[in-house]
Amino acid sequence: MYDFREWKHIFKLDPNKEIKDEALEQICESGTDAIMIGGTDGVTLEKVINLMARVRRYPLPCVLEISTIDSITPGFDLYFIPSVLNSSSRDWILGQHHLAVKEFGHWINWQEMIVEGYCILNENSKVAQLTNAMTKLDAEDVAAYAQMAEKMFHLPILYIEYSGTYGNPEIVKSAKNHLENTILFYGGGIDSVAKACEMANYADVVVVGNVIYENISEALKTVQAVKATVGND
Ligand code: 1GP
Repeated sequence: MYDFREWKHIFKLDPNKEIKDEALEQICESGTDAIMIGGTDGVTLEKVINLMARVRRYPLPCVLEISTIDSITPGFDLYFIPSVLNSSSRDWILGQHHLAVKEFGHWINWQEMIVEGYCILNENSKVAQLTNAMTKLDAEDVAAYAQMAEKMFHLPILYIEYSGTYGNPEIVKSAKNHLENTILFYGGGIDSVAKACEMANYADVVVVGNVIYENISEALKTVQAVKATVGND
Protein backbone atom coordinates (compact mmCIF):
# COMPACT_ATOMS: atom_id res chain seq x y z
CA MET A 1 0.00 0.00 0.00
CA TYR A 2 1.39 3.39 -0.97
CA ASP A 3 1.62 6.11 1.67
CA PHE A 4 0.34 9.39 0.24
CA ARG A 5 1.68 11.17 3.32
CA GLU A 6 5.16 10.86 1.83
CA TRP A 7 4.27 12.46 -1.50
CA LYS A 8 5.30 15.97 -2.53
CA HIS A 9 4.35 16.23 -6.20
CA ILE A 10 1.42 14.81 -8.15
CA PHE A 11 0.49 15.08 -11.80
CA LYS A 12 -3.26 15.19 -12.31
CA LEU A 13 -4.42 13.78 -15.63
CA ASP A 14 -7.85 14.59 -17.00
CA PRO A 15 -9.57 11.58 -18.59
CA ASN A 16 -11.38 13.98 -20.90
CA LYS A 17 -8.15 15.29 -22.43
CA GLU A 18 -5.93 13.64 -25.02
CA ILE A 19 -2.38 12.79 -24.10
CA LYS A 20 0.04 11.13 -26.51
CA ASP A 21 2.00 8.05 -25.45
CA GLU A 22 5.29 9.92 -25.53
CA ALA A 23 4.02 12.68 -23.25
CA LEU A 24 2.47 10.15 -20.89
CA GLU A 25 5.79 8.32 -20.69
CA GLN A 26 7.59 11.55 -19.82
CA ILE A 27 5.04 12.36 -17.14
CA CYS A 28 5.13 8.89 -15.59
CA GLU A 29 8.92 8.72 -15.65
CA SER A 30 9.41 12.27 -14.42
CA GLY A 31 10.00 11.33 -10.79
CA THR A 32 6.58 12.58 -9.70
CA ASP A 33 5.23 10.73 -6.69
CA ALA A 34 1.89 9.72 -8.17
CA ILE A 35 -0.55 10.12 -11.01
CA MET A 36 -4.03 11.26 -10.05
CA ILE A 37 -6.77 10.71 -12.60
CA GLY A 38 -9.63 13.13 -12.23
CA GLY A 39 -11.61 15.89 -13.88
CA THR A 40 -14.90 17.72 -13.86
CA ASP A 41 -16.33 17.44 -17.39
CA GLY A 42 -16.92 14.42 -19.58
CA VAL A 43 -15.47 11.88 -17.16
CA THR A 44 -16.75 8.48 -18.29
CA LEU A 45 -15.96 4.97 -17.13
CA GLU A 46 -14.47 4.13 -20.52
CA LYS A 47 -12.11 7.11 -20.47
CA VAL A 48 -11.05 6.41 -16.90
CA ILE A 49 -10.31 2.74 -17.59
CA ASN A 50 -8.42 3.60 -20.76
CA LEU A 51 -6.20 6.16 -19.06
CA MET A 52 -5.65 3.94 -16.01
CA ALA A 53 -4.50 1.07 -18.25
CA ARG A 54 -2.00 3.36 -20.01
CA VAL A 55 -0.62 4.72 -16.72
CA ARG A 56 -0.38 1.18 -15.34
CA ARG A 57 2.54 0.46 -17.70
CA TYR A 58 4.68 2.51 -15.34
CA PRO A 59 5.69 1.64 -11.79
CA LEU A 60 4.22 4.52 -9.82
CA PRO A 61 1.07 4.97 -7.74
CA CYS A 62 -2.10 5.66 -9.68
CA VAL A 63 -5.00 7.27 -7.84
CA LEU A 64 -8.58 7.88 -8.93
CA GLU A 65 -10.03 11.12 -7.69
CA ILE A 66 -13.69 10.27 -7.80
CA SER A 67 -15.90 12.74 -9.59
CA THR A 68 -18.91 10.63 -10.54
CA ILE A 69 -20.23 7.39 -9.10
CA ASP A 70 -20.53 5.98 -12.63
CA SER A 71 -16.83 6.27 -13.40
CA ILE A 72 -15.51 4.32 -10.40
CA THR A 73 -13.58 1.20 -11.35
CA PRO A 74 -11.36 -1.28 -9.51
CA GLY A 75 -7.66 -1.29 -10.28
CA PHE A 76 -6.38 1.92 -8.72
CA ASP A 77 -3.94 1.97 -5.82
CA LEU A 78 -5.99 4.52 -3.90
CA TYR A 79 -9.27 6.38 -4.28
CA PHE A 80 -9.42 10.03 -3.27
CA ILE A 81 -12.92 11.16 -2.39
CA PRO A 82 -13.49 14.91 -2.41
CA SER A 83 -15.89 16.45 0.06
CA VAL A 84 -16.31 20.13 -0.78
CA LEU A 85 -16.23 21.86 2.59
CA ASN A 86 -17.21 25.23 1.12
CA SER A 87 -20.01 23.96 -1.10
CA SER A 88 -23.42 25.45 -0.46
CA SER A 89 -25.01 22.17 -1.54
CA ARG A 90 -25.08 19.14 0.76
CA ASP A 91 -24.80 16.91 -2.31
CA TRP A 92 -21.11 17.80 -2.72
CA ILE A 93 -20.29 17.66 0.97
CA LEU A 94 -21.82 14.29 1.77
CA GLY A 95 -24.89 13.63 -0.38
CA GLN A 96 -23.24 11.83 -3.30
CA HIS A 97 -21.07 10.01 -0.80
CA HIS A 98 -24.13 8.70 1.00
CA LEU A 99 -25.63 7.38 -2.23
CA ALA A 100 -22.37 5.69 -3.19
CA VAL A 101 -21.85 4.00 0.18
CA LYS A 102 -25.47 2.88 0.31
CA GLU A 103 -25.10 1.19 -3.05
CA PHE A 104 -21.49 -0.04 -2.95
CA GLY A 105 -20.55 0.01 0.75
CA HIS A 106 -20.29 -3.76 0.97
CA TRP A 107 -17.67 -3.81 -1.84
CA ILE A 108 -15.52 -0.98 -0.57
CA ASN A 109 -12.03 -1.65 0.72
CA TRP A 110 -11.85 1.21 3.21
CA GLN A 111 -8.06 1.00 3.39
CA GLU A 112 -7.96 2.38 -0.16
CA MET A 113 -10.38 5.26 0.43
CA ILE A 114 -8.93 8.63 1.38
CA VAL A 115 -11.25 11.58 1.97
CA GLU A 116 -10.08 14.99 0.80
CA GLY A 117 -11.59 18.06 2.41
CA TYR A 118 -11.79 20.35 -0.60
CA CYS A 119 -11.76 24.11 -0.38
CA ILE A 120 -12.48 25.51 -3.85
CA LEU A 121 -11.35 29.08 -4.36
CA ASN A 122 -11.39 29.93 -8.08
CA GLU A 123 -14.92 31.19 -8.60
CA ASN A 124 -14.61 30.86 -12.39
CA SER A 125 -13.60 27.22 -12.38
CA LYS A 126 -15.99 24.56 -13.62
CA VAL A 127 -15.66 22.72 -10.35
CA ALA A 128 -16.64 25.82 -8.35
CA GLN A 129 -19.71 26.32 -10.49
CA LEU A 130 -20.68 22.65 -10.43
CA THR A 131 -20.43 22.40 -6.66
CA ASN A 132 -21.86 25.87 -5.84
CA ALA A 133 -18.71 26.63 -3.92
CA MET A 134 -18.66 29.75 -1.75
CA THR A 135 -15.34 31.02 -3.04
CA LYS A 136 -15.21 34.50 -1.51
CA LEU A 137 -13.06 33.47 1.39
CA ASP A 138 -10.13 35.17 3.05
CA ALA A 139 -7.18 33.63 4.86
CA GLU A 140 -9.09 33.48 8.15
CA ASP A 141 -11.99 31.63 6.53
CA VAL A 142 -9.66 29.08 4.99
CA ALA A 143 -7.74 28.72 8.24
CA ALA A 144 -11.04 27.88 9.92
CA TYR A 145 -11.74 25.21 7.30
CA ALA A 146 -8.24 23.86 7.92
CA GLN A 147 -8.94 23.56 11.64
CA MET A 148 -12.30 21.94 10.99
CA ALA A 149 -10.70 19.47 8.56
CA GLU A 150 -8.09 18.42 11.08
CA LYS A 151 -9.53 18.95 14.53
CA MET A 152 -13.23 18.30 13.97
CA PHE A 153 -13.38 15.82 11.13
CA HIS A 154 -9.89 14.27 11.25
CA LEU A 155 -9.62 14.38 7.49
CA PRO A 156 -6.36 13.02 6.08
CA ILE A 157 -6.13 15.71 3.37
CA LEU A 158 -7.11 19.36 2.98
CA TYR A 159 -7.03 20.29 -0.71
CA ILE A 160 -6.84 23.98 -1.56
CA GLU A 161 -8.14 24.02 -5.10
CA TYR A 162 -7.71 26.93 -7.49
CA SER A 163 -8.07 24.83 -10.65
CA GLY A 164 -7.29 26.99 -13.70
CA THR A 165 -5.75 29.93 -11.86
CA TYR A 166 -2.82 30.54 -9.57
CA GLY A 167 -3.88 30.98 -5.97
CA ASN A 168 -2.98 33.27 -3.12
CA PRO A 169 0.12 31.94 -1.32
CA GLU A 170 -0.91 33.78 1.87
CA ILE A 171 -4.08 31.70 2.03
CA VAL A 172 -2.12 28.48 1.57
CA LYS A 173 0.36 29.60 4.22
CA SER A 174 -2.40 30.42 6.65
CA ALA A 175 -4.01 26.99 6.15
CA LYS A 176 -0.67 25.27 6.66
CA ASN A 177 -0.09 27.13 9.91
CA HIS A 178 -3.22 25.50 11.30
CA LEU A 179 -2.40 21.93 10.32
CA GLU A 180 -0.28 19.39 12.14
CA ASN A 181 -1.51 16.02 10.89
CA THR A 182 -3.77 16.71 7.95
CA ILE A 183 -1.76 16.81 4.73
CA LEU A 184 -2.15 20.03 2.74
CA PHE A 185 -2.59 19.68 -1.03
CA TYR A 186 -2.38 22.72 -3.28
CA GLY A 187 -3.57 22.65 -6.89
CA GLY A 188 -4.27 25.34 -9.47
CA GLY A 189 -2.42 27.31 -12.12
CA ILE A 190 1.03 25.86 -11.55
CA ASP A 191 2.57 26.59 -14.94
CA SER A 192 6.14 27.46 -14.02
CA VAL A 193 8.93 26.39 -11.74
CA ALA A 194 8.64 29.67 -9.83
CA LYS A 195 4.98 29.10 -8.97
CA ALA A 196 5.61 25.46 -8.10
CA CYS A 197 8.37 26.48 -5.71
CA GLU A 198 6.32 29.26 -4.13
CA MET A 199 3.41 26.96 -3.28
CA ALA A 200 5.78 24.18 -2.23
CA ASN A 201 6.96 26.48 0.56
CA TYR A 202 3.59 26.03 2.23
CA ALA A 203 1.77 23.01 0.83
CA ASP A 204 2.85 19.46 1.61
CA VAL A 205 1.87 18.31 -1.86
CA VAL A 206 1.70 20.34 -5.08
CA VAL A 207 -0.70 19.09 -7.75
CA VAL A 208 0.07 20.01 -11.35
CA GLY A 209 -2.64 19.67 -13.98
CA ASN A 210 -3.29 21.77 -17.08
CA VAL A 211 0.28 22.72 -17.89
CA ILE A 212 0.86 19.07 -18.81
CA TYR A 213 -1.28 19.70 -21.87
CA GLU A 214 -0.01 23.20 -22.58
CA ASN A 215 3.73 23.13 -21.91
CA ILE A 216 4.99 19.72 -21.03
CA SER A 217 8.63 20.70 -20.66
CA GLU A 218 7.70 23.26 -17.98
CA ALA A 219 5.40 20.70 -16.35
CA LEU A 220 8.27 18.23 -16.09
CA LYS A 221 10.52 20.83 -14.47
CA THR A 222 8.06 21.31 -11.62
CA VAL A 223 8.82 17.85 -10.27
CA GLN A 224 12.35 18.43 -9.07
CA ALA A 225 11.56 22.05 -8.19
CA VAL A 226 8.82 20.94 -5.81
CA LYS A 227 10.85 18.09 -4.37
CA ALA A 228 13.72 20.41 -3.60
CA THR A 229 11.40 22.91 -1.90
CA VAL A 230 8.61 21.11 0.00
CA GLY A 231 9.22 21.06 3.71
CA ASN A 232 12.16 23.44 3.63
CA ASP A 233 10.22 26.45 4.85
C1 1GP B 1 -7.00 20.64 -10.55
O1 1GP B 1 -5.75 21.29 -8.74
C2 1GP B 1 -5.65 20.72 -9.98
O2 1GP B 1 -7.80 19.93 -9.70
C3 1GP B 1 -4.67 21.35 -10.87
O3 1GP B 1 -5.08 22.59 -11.39
O4 1GP B 1 -5.09 22.25 -13.84
O5 1GP B 1 -4.86 24.55 -12.86
O6 1GP B 1 -2.99 22.87 -12.71
P1 1GP B 1 -4.48 23.10 -12.76
